[in-house]
Amino acid sequence: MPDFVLHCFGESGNSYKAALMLELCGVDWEPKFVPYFAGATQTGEWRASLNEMGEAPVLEHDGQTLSQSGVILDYLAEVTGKFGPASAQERREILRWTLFDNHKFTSYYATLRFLYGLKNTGETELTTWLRGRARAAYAVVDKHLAEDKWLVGGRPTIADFSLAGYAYYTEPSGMDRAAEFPHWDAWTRRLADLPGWKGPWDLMPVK
Ligand SMILES: N[C@@H](CCC(=O)N[C@@H](CS)C(=O)NCC(=O)O)C(=O)O
Repeated sequence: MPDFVLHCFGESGNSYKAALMLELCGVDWEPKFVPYFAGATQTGEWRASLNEMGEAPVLEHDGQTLSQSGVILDYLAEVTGKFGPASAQERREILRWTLFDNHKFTSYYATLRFLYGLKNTGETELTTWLRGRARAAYAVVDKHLAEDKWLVGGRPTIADFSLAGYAYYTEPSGMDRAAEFPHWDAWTRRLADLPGWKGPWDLMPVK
């Protein structure tokens, strides 16, 4: 039995945030496939035993069950001593970017990618709106990364891993992220140069 078990699936960028952290920390971990597209997270069993919110990822460690990628990242930084804050001010900065990520940066882009890139809805009023919101969030991050190599503290932290959840998926979204947001693009390459980095498809199982 590995020390850490991550309930996840390959298409899930929210899961990738945690998978990347586990891998970069070099801990003993194993992914456990979630049949998300068969409705696994919507079952009463999933909600009762793993996550009442009906979402992946879920991390199991040391008798604890944790959900919300931001909480999982914070927990892993605490127990491994890696990629976490070095001061109270940094802790707040990491929290600030993680909340922005969950509310806007990941959520608008991931929903757009789910509809447009995975469900192939074509262009709809909703995808147009989501793309506008995603672009606005990417512009904020791109501007920050024009001045700083990393989101917080001049070094890679869990804030970077949170915002990197959907960076390496290539399904169409109607956005050319590398061209539109060159500082974001350079940051994705800096992250990919970290020792031990792997992309989502190399860390998490698919159907
Ligand atoms: N804020 C959550 C979002 C998790 C999330 O939305 N996960 C998706 C899979 S990538 C999910 O399980 N969605 C189920 C649903 O929204 O019903 C996190 O960061 O963990």
